[in-house]
Amino acid sequence: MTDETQPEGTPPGIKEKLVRTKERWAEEGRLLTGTTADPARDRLPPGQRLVTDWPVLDLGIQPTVAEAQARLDIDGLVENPLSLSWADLMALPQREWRNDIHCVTQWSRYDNDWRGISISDLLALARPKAEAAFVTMESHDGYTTNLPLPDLDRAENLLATHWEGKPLTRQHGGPMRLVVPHLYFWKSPKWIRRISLIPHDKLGFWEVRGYHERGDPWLEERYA
Ligand SMILES: Nc1nc2c(c(=O)[nH]1)N[C@H]1C(S)=C(S)[C@@H](COP(=O)(O)O)O[C@H]1N2
Ligand SMILES: [Mo]
Repeated sequence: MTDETQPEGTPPGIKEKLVRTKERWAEEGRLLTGTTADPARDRLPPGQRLVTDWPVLDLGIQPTVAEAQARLDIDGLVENPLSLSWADLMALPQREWRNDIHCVTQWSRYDNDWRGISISDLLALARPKAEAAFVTMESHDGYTTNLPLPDLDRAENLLATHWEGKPLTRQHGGPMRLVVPHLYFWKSPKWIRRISLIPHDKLGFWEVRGYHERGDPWLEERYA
């Protein structure tokens, strides 16, 4: 399945047609309205369309990760590197949040009820060093994405294990995924396995293919 024209770091087995289509959208600036919106006043960000189902979007690889084998590592510029097992995670406070999802391919979905571990709680355990300014995150399907540390360190960002009271399904990233509701949903890695704190930004899978390094839907930060 390897293709010599792929950018470095393309995971084997991915849906290459989907990747090329989305790269073209970034080049064309598809869906850009040229406006911004205020989350205090408007519920739907510019250029978005409301859906009531829950679409599945990924690179076409949906890894099976058993809870018994699941582990989350938090490493890099931290005082206390963590490698947490499922049991370690379940022993931490379990929190609940309801929020809206905004995917850069245009769909938004309201009122998603999540349960999981607050990223702020995890970062408080790991203790970021003063030089830590960004994170790069890795998933079991080879996906990566990046965030400024302040965008990750928010109480409502969950390492989600449940949705609407039920364990998160594999297709939506179970047994655990990140949920960063204030940014486009590509910043919410499914099947997450590692969060590394780093001094400078390091672009992830979509970010090297023309997508924005931050991805605020209210500012229409779709593309770089
Ligand atoms: N590991 C991984 N996480 C991922 C992706 C992916 O391909 N792999 N796709 C992202 C994108 S583009 C979106 S819109 C959401 C989709 O999540 P969902 O399938 O649960 O709706 O997951 C994000 N997280
Ligand atoms: Mo997406």
